[in-house]
Amino acid sequence: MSKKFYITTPIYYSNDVPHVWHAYSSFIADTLASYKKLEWYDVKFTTGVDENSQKVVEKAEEKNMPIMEYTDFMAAKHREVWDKSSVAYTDFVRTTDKKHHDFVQKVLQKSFDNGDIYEGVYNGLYCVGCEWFKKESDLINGKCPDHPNKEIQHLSEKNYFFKLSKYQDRLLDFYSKNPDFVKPRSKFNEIIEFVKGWLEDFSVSRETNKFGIPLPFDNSQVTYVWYDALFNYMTYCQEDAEKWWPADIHVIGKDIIRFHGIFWPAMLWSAGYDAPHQLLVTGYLTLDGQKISKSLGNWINPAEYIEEYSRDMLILYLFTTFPIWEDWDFSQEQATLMFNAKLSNNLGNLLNRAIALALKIDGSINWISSDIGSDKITKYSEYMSDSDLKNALEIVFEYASEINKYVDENAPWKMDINLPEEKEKLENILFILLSNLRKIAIMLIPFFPVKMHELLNRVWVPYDSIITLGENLSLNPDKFFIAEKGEPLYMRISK
Ligand code: ME8
Ligand code: MG
Repeated sequence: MSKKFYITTPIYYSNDVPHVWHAYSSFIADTLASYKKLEWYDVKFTTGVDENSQKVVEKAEEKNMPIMEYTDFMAAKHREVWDKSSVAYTDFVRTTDKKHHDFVQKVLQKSFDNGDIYEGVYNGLYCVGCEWFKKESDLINGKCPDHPNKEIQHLSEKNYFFKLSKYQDRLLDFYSKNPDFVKPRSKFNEIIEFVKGWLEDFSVSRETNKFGIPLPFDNSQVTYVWYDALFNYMTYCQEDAEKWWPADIHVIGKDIIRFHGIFWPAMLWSAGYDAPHQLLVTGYLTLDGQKISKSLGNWINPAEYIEEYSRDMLILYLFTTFPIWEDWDFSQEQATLMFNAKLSNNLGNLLNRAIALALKIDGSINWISSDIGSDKITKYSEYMSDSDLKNALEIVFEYASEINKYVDENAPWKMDINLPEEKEKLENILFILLSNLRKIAIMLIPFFPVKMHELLNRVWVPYDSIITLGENLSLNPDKFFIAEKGEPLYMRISK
């Protein structure tokens, strides 16, 4: 394999279990990674937890747990949610791991040696909720507007600073040469405007914190959490950076684009690496119009949701209702309607019909040629390559409707298998139904991997679990196999 694809999610603060917006980033990354596997790419997909944060320390204290015990516990919780929801990451980063720790010290030393990190004094405000430095003008009634429950800290301490100001021209030049660096364009423009203004050097260390990665050149200080966290993206490809770096896509929320779009390229350049190819920025989730956040307490726990409903329902709803980069509002009523209409009815009907017909005919069929659906496949691939999951899914369900309509119009149930002429017609209809259902199922693998493998296993023999898009979409099935009627793939739900 020569083509590579490297995608990441943000590493989530481990001061809590994953939330539905974390699941959203993880599902997006998983879907794009899985699509690339179908396209024969060698894929790396990292996710993980951001542990060296003051809010994690505070949470451990609140729970009366030793910090490492707490972070071990939370890391296991995070992995459990991703494993249960079939998020097929290749590496799970913990920022307390030695591998990460050593790498961060290495890059810090490089930037220190080349003069990009220097000693100074930080005098000002800090919000632990944001893990970011604040100005008086950022506050409302003396509080951070995003974290009204957290006290703003007044810091006056020796710190080391990163010379971000030095990289202003290089950043602007990079942006103009890489028009796809941030998707969507509106978010990219925000960053460009910001960088055109004044870029301040930022502190990369904290004197008062004890938990974190000590600076290699001054161990009385620990590394500032964002400096440490961003380098997580290289922790698992430091040895084979030539193959994997730069990352192809960082999936991130819109609140962290400055860190990723401005600091991150400069930090990488300073340490001798290239900037990533693209930031795919996701919108914000609200519930009944209100921004969801842990502090507001109106979040949805994806593990509980998946248990009560299903992973596929969540993905279907999230991906078909909102383009990735727009804000979205969660509605269970809509999620149920969509699940029943698209997975239970549309796709379910295709499978039921295929099984019912196939049970009438023995295990092999003659190939006929048919163009049905070929335009859909081309469009699907274009959308997927463009990370446009909404339109890609819509095309697949249109395709399924088209095949259902074809079956309706040809009414195979009216045909008599004992009449040779009708038997041939029946076989042709079955062929069209099966060959297109197979393509539809393969196109849906990136979204619903477990169920689609189950579907493919129910109908075809032999079925090779290593499937690729190009090959399998051109190959028509010549043999099928219906083990048994089985349960519906997606049970209709009424809640
Ligand atoms: O930011 N809707 O971690 P995090 C949609 N550790 N997305 C949301 C959201 C909402 N209501 N609230 C948060 C961090 N997010 C850092 C990342 S990466 C080197 C370090 C998104 O757990 C948020 O934008 O606070 C971010 O992309 C992700 O959830 C993780 O947030
Ligand atoms: Mg956050």
